[in-house]
Order: sequence, then C-alpha cells, then structure tokens
Amino acid sequence: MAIQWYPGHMAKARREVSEALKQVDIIYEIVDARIPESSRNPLLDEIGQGKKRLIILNKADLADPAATRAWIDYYAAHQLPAIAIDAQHTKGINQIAQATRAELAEYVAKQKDRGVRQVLLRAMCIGIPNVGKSTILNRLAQRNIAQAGNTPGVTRAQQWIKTNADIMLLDTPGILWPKFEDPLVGTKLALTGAIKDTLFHPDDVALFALKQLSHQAQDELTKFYHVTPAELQLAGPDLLMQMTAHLGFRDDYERTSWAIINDVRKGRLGRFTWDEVPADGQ
Ligand SMILES: Nc1nc2c(ncn2[C@@H]2O[C@H](COP(=O)(O)OP(=O)(O)OP(=O)(O)O)[C@@H](O)[C@H]2O)c(=O)[nH]1
Ligand SMILES: [Mg+2]
Repeated sequence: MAIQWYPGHMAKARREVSEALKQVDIIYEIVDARIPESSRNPLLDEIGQGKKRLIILNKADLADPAATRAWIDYYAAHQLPAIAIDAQHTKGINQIAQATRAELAEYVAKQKDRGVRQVLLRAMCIGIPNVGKSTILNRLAQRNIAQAGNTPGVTRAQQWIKTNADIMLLDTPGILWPKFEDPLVGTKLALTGAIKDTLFHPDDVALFALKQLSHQAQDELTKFYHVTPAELQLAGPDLLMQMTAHLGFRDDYERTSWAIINDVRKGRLGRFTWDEVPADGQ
C-alpha cells in the first residue's frame, strides 16, 4: 500500500529510521532494480553516515540483466557494495549473508580479538514503499514475519529475528518516502508502482514507457497491442491513439495507458531498466 507523505510523516519516518539505525551494524538499502537511483532516498546518505551499507537491487527478475550488472559495477566504483536479488522467487538471497560478512569482516576480527566467541551481526532493511522490504524480511527469516503492505505508524515492540547463525535482523523495516520532486523520477516511480495510482496521470506514464518500449519491445507491442511496424515510428501520442483503436477502446486512451502500465509492472512486455547508469561515471 502506498503512503501519502506529509511533512509530519517525513519527520517521524526520519526520526524512526535514525533511531533504529543506532542499533545496527549494517544497513540493507533496498532499491528497485528497474529504477535503482530513482528508488533511493538521498536522506539515507545523511542519516546512514558512518554505517556500513549494502545496496540490494530487488525485483531483478523484472529488470534488464545487463543494466543490473552495469548498476552493480557503478555502485562498486562508488564504494557502495551492491547485489541483485529476486526476493519474490527466493533468488540470490544467500548473497545477502555473504556480502554482510564481507563488509563487516574487520568488525568481526576486532570482536574476536577482544575475545567475543560468536560475533552477531545486526542489520535492518530500509527503503521506499513497495521495493520489497517485507518480502525480503520474510525470505531472510524463512517464515512470514512481515505482511506485505504493512503500514508505518503502528507502533509495536521491535524484535530481532535470527536469520542465520550470525546475522540478526530487525523485524520492522525502515520506510523512507519516495522522492518525486523531479517529474521524471515521479514518472518512473509511478510506472513501477512505488507511488499511489491517484498521484499521477496514466497517459504521461504510459507515454514515457512507450518511448523505450517502441525500441526495445517491438515484438511484444505487436503481439499484445497489434501495433504495426509503421506505427512503431509514430510519435508517442499517435502511437497511443493507434493502440487504443486496435484494442477497440474507442477514445479511452486512459484505459490503454493503464493496460501498458500494468503490463510493464507485471513484466509481461520484457525486462526493462528505466534508470540509466551515468555515462561520465559520476
Ligand atoms: N517480481 C517481483 N516482485 C516482488 C519482488 N519482491 C517483492 N515483490 C512484490 O512487490 C510488492 C511489494 O512487496 P513488499 O515486500 O510488500 O514491499 P515493501 O517494501 O514491504 O512495501 P511497503 O510495506 O509498502 O513499504 C509485492 O506485491 C511483492 O510480491 C521481486 O523480487 N520480484
Ligand atoms: Mg512492507
């Protein structure tokens, strides 16, 4: 469930995340592999300062594999260890523990020097809504702890979940608000389902998607929307009109737009990444 963010909410979320962070050795920053940068909240750079961090690109099953590799390399080049997983289908989950141990190796060695026999590593998931925090928690716990769609603000005692012999995880993920001041970022968050469907106009989002789809998903557009090769050359709004006609939706472009958005969200048209790795390596 998407959350409406108001200044009060943001201040509270910030406070809660900051407090929780004090208790952990490493942050699992969960992002959507389809929009790795657009699904981050830069606030974490500030409140997570001095903490080890692992970026987890979730929903990798829906993202372009080559782009996912490029993003992982990009983050690595910026001293941010990153891994890609598909929590839904329990793929790549083991990498989380491996990467955690690698990141905290120095800390573990120090603790061992001090005579600690079994060093416990404490972690928590943080991310914007809908990136898969609860799903990851459940996979790591190997049982259902978090309900998908649980809302913040319901205060209950925080508990530690034993996910592994040496890794403990906070049972409540930290939720940060999506940042969509930049219209393009907002469009991408809408396309992937990170913000409420009432907060954007579907035509804008579908037109954005069509720009990439008309190059990268020509066969799928033909198969599902009966688009002809000539129509693939049309400008976005004209293409949307033709698709609407093919589908028999008369002049209900919004209906076509929703069909496109839902097909993209489900991965029915292929695997796409909507954020591009900066070319200049910045
Ligand atoms: N395809 C795919 N879907 C996923 C994956 N991980 C989670 N999902 C789906 O994404 C949706 C959101 O997952 P949640 O785990 O509820 O996400 P969340 O971050 O806890 O969301 P909030 O509690 O709203 O902040 C659900 O429908 C999940 O089934 C994944 O790796 N691949
Ligand atoms: Mg959740």
